[in-house]
Amino acid sequence: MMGKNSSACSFEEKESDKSLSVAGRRIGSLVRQLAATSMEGQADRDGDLRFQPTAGSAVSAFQHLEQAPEDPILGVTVAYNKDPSPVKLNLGVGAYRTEEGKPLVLDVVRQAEELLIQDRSRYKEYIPIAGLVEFNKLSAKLILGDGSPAIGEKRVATAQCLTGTGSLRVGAEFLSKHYSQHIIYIPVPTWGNHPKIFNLGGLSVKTYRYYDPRTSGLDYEGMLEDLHAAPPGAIVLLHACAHNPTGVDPTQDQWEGIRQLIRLKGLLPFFDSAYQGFASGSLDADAYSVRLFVGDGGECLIAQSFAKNMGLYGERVGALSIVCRSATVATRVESQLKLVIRPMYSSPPIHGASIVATILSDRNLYYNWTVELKNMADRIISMRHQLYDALKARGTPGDWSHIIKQIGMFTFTGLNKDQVSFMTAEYHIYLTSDGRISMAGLSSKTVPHLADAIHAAVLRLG
Ligand code: KET
Repeated sequence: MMGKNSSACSFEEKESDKSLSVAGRRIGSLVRQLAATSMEGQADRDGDLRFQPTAGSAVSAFQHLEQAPEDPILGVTVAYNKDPSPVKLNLGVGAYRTEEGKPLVLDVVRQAEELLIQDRSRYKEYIPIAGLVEFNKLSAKLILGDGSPAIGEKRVATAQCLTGTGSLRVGAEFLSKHYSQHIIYIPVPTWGNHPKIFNLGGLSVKTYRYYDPRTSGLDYEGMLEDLHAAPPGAIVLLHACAHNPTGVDPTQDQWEGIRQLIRLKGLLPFFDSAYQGFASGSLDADAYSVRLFVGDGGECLIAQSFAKNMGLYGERVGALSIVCRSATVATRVESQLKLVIRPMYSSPPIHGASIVATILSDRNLYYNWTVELKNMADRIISMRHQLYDALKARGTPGDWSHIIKQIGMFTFTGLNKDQVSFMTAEYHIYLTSDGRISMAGLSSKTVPHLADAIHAAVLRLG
């Protein structure tokens, strides 16, 4: 038996030796052929292919790439981090800082995390494609209001997404697959990521007038004219509150006018709600526009972010809600949202959504959150007054009243690109080149430095 087996084995070995050497000869000849016909025509003496980019040799498969520019907003932080100056100030990205200039983790977030850690029944299993059911319910309730009929009638499909950005992107891909009209109107100006998200999500981007630099206010007429001229069914991106970058929101009467026109023309509103609670300090007041539209029984999409109002920036937690005409449609919409999400990132992360669900479902934590949120909003409002007073005190030319009139995290100063570059070069103050200042990054200690910089920039380059 042994002998038989061993001889069979050696026969197989010989056979495989033979086929190996045939294969070897074939590869050898292929290599020689390739070497002879290659553009560079160089294989070294050992037969290594120098011209093969993926072989880890001189020429990279990505050789042709140009250096991409930094992101216009997040790139400001990159530049700030490289500056060794002790007086440097980052007023670029919209991220809250304390009076001491430090990032803030809310007390309620710390408390919720303690509760989560202590609960040994919690696992790190995959969560459903559309996210945590409890989180979705609570998020929809937060934006639509406690007794919202749309929620009561189960007309809202909600999916936990990777914060505001991810919710917008999932919404865009859903619309490009399932909605009859692929044109989306966005305001001028708007958050710089909007056109990129919607283009990549398969929509075609057009703009409507929004900000009037002459009045530093809303171009209401222009906005209505442009929306009136939009093709039927077009999607309209609306900032739910605290418009970024202008800090200019429509009044309640203007919202009603916008709603009537949008409904009359059968346009589809898509709300970006990244700052609920940050505009006025009240979660309900900041949801006014969304609730106005949902209250008329019509359909809309809402992208919600918990980055700013819970300070959960890096946890990437948010939600996309689609308010539908009926419960049956909402169920189907949710099933289709899952088909968008599954091949994109499969399912969302568990930790941030668990924090949010813990806070929103606990009466005490929820109350404490509203107090902390109001403190953040109030500190930003106080920064507006301090900056305005400081410019007045210096006699800086110009009308700076928009600093105290604007709403939310940002002041759209009206400073131009050159003035911004001057402030960065001479005062180490970092802001986006459109002159937007993140008021949340300012403190009583840094206001004079900023006011000096603005004053000098206006006098020098006014
Ligand atoms: N919408 C708006 C209007 C917005 O300003 C931001 C972020 C987002 C959505 C998305 O945030 P997310 O973290 O995905 O929930 N804006 C600030 C940060 C950034 O640019 O990413 C900013 O404008 O500074």
